[in-house]
Amino acid sequence: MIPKLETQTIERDYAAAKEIYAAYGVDTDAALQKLSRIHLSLHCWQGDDVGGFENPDGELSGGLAATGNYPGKARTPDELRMDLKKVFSLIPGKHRLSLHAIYVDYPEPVERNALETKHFQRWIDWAIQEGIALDFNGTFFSHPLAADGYTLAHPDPGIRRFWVEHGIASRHIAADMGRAQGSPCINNTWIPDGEKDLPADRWAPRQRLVESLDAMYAEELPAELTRDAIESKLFGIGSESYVVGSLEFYLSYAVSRKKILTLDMGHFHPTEEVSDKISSVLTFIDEVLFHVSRGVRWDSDHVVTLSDPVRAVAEEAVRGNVLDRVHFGLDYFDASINRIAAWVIGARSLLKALLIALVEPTQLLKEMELNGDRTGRLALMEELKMLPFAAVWNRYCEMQGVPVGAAWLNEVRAYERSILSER
Ligand code: RNT
Ligand code: ZN
Repeated sequence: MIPKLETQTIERDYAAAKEIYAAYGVDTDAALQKLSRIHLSLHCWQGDDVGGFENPDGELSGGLAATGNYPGKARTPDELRMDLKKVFSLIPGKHRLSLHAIYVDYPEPVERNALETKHFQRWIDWAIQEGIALDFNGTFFSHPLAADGYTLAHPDPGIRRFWVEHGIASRHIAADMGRAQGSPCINNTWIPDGEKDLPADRWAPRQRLVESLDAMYAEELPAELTRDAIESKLFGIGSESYVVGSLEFYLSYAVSRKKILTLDMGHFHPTEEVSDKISSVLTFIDEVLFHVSRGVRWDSDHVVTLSDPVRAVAEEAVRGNVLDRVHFGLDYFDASINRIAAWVIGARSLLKALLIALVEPTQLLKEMELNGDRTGRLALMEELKMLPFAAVWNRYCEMQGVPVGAAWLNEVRAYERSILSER
């Protein structure tokens, strides 16, 4: 058993931390207020290794791979919802759920281009009951018509049409979710289209993708119900030489068509700083959606940790004062550890990164910079890494009624014993 901290200890440590931060001009109470207004979008697909419920024998495709066979994965929508309820109870604050179209919950099979809101009604009812807002993703992989690696950019007009129809169906479902929950449902689109080996024609697929996207987005839907996001990628398994939807492609599309750009942290060269892209792209587009992920050597979708790249993303969003223009979604799938724990670790790590950014004396750093004091800037940045943000975090968890420190693990272990091991 992980020992629990006494409330008294939490309060005492918080009071001390608050004083230390106040000396730097930082109001920790205000920071916690701000943190409580950030709603992460948890990805439903960590719960079952991106399997979904469309087809029990469906194979994961599009170059995505979940490795591991940890017991207890969710086999039905009810099991997934039960797992998610546990997960939400262990993460401080109010958060959202991002659904993929293959998580359809309906007694009869439905083709992807015929999906309607009613096929997700159980999710919608559950979300409203739990007070959780939903986001959505069309699923352009794990399907026979995506088997040769192309969807919206496919050379066959019939196959392209099928995927355009799926995209349109997804937008309508997202709009209905937005209406039901009173908060816009972000509808993200990622497609696997690309080439394993050197293509002779890099132009035609991109031309087709523009046409497909324009057809998909032809109908204007109210921004208070849903927003469209498009997700770029550098390369994938099976698309090592060419990805139709590259960053430059989607960034240009987002600027010209006023769409949200999705930046997945696993979709760039490992030496690139994804955080650096925020100030560049938000100069020209209104909003970005982050797929916070952790690539290990490649887009491996490891569980998010409190890493420097994640901290840098949080810092940029806070320093740039753009928390209302950056949406934080999670995107990883690890089948080798307890899946509930995987969700909790990733979500809590991202929230910790946001908290650390929110208690940074940014003003002080910016002043030093303006005065040309680069020595002071570096010295202070290093010392700030040792400030007692853990005490502030613990207090936040206590306030939000979720386990403090590693004590959440006790609950995951109990859930594993009583529920997961019976599956
Ligand atoms: C794939 C993209 C995409 C998927 C999910 C399941 O590389 O990151 O976001 O991971 O849609
Ligand atoms: Zn992603």
